[in-house]
Amino acid sequence: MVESKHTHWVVGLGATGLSVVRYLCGLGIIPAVCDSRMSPPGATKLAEEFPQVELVCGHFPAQRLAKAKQLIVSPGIAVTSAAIAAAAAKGVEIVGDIELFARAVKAQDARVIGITGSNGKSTVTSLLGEVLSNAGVEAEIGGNIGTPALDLLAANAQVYVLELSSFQLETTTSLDCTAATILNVTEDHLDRYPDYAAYLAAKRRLYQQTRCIVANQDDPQTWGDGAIEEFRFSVQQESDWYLQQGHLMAGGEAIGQVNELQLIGRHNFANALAVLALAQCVGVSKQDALATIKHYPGLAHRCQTVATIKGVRYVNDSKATNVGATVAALDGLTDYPGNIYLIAGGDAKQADLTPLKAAFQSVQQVLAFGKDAKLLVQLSDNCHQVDDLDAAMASARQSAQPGDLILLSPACASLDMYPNFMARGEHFCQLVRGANG
Ligand code: UMA
Ligand code: ADP
Repeated sequence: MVESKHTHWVVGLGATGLSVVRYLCGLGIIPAVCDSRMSPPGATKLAEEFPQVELVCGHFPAQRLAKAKQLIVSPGIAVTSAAIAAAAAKGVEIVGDIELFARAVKAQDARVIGITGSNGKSTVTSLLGEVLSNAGVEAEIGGNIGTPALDLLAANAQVYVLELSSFQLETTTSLDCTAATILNVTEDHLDRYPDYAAYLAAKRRLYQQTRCIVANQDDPQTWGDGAIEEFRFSVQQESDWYLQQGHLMAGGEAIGQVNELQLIGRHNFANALAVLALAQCVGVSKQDALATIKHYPGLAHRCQTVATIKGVRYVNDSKATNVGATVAALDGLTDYPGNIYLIAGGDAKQADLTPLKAAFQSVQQVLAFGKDAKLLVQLSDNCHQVDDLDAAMASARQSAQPGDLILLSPACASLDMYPNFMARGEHFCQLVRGANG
């Protein structure tokens, strides 16, 4: 007989798993935890803060999981993993941390805004958070952007702004968002999904859990089915919120100019329009929202100018971990007067890289490094393989003349060579500082 005293199992012990343990223990439920890694990142904290909680490392105890009432699965683990699928087949409830958040937040008099999409989620989430706070709304931001959603609940906020990944949406059914958006959808995470349709379907689950949709007019995959209220934004055509000859337009009226923003690039103008639309859904006026949007400097590692040294501009876009983000970065630079040297590569996550082919034509040279460098080199004659970021930087710097630009926008995840995209971006910044000597 397999012992099964635990009704709740927390599967995965990263930031999410720890937040779930904290939440359940606060309710008086003592869960057990498992992680397929031998030394999960949360192990020390768990032992210090919750010594009463059992931790199983190195595997998922399938037989014990199948006897639980509920598994709370972290986003980094596929629910199709054998042990989880087997438990589900036995009738065990499979949820994620966002689902627990969705159920718990119903007890508060709060509104929730859900933000997903392949790119722009963190920018829109953090900017909307600032817009709401500056407008006097008690707002908390979290989810995929960093702070696990359950850790926000204690704040008793008026509005929770959640960045939601497709992984988190797979295990969520009960959100009741005041407004939600899918900003755009391009290929990503195909190492985790059987195909693109499955990835898109995970994102679209959000629209079954909202009272109002904010969709991207320029990307039909983000549109609702007409069943609920919907507003749209566009950088290409007239819409509810749109861009026209450098003006931000709302219902046909110019409300500001993009050259008043610190954010640069058309993709960021789309993000600004999405924020305006979402802010309006929770009662913040366009004038108030715009006052904050104008001064928002953007997040680190997203098309961020690090320095201009000896006339060469260095831009860190390390967060470009998929093809769509790099295409957006290069689209935003089509009018750049000098030559562009692009540094790209890493783990392409089985994505189709062909959209980069046309984008590479607008740059002088691409220096490719990392696991999938060879795939990039096959795309274009101006793409050359180098050993690592140091070598890419040395090569780009040797060629760049005053007025040129060196852009790190990898189109790939960093995990083959770095702990995360931040470490990759910081390495780039360090190398830039070295160029000052
Ligand atoms: N892992 C195992 N075995 C386990 C548990 C995890 O191998 O038993 C591995 C996973 O494959 C993954 C890593 O550990 O590579 C982290 O997984 P996790 O679910 O424990 O991650 P958390 O630390 O809880 O962080 C997660 C999000 N990470 C992922 O979805 C992979 C964080 O988003 C998020 O900030 C955090 O919850 C709080 O909500 C990061 C991310 O990379 C930034 N997200 C992806 C993205 O943006 O592209 C979706
Ligand atoms: P996410 O949280 O979805 O990863 P970020 O705001 O962190 O989004 O930006 C990730 C990458 O995508 C960066 O390289 C950024 O320049 C780019 N990006 C931001 N907004 C958009 C957008 N609306 N469309 C395409 N790319 C974008």
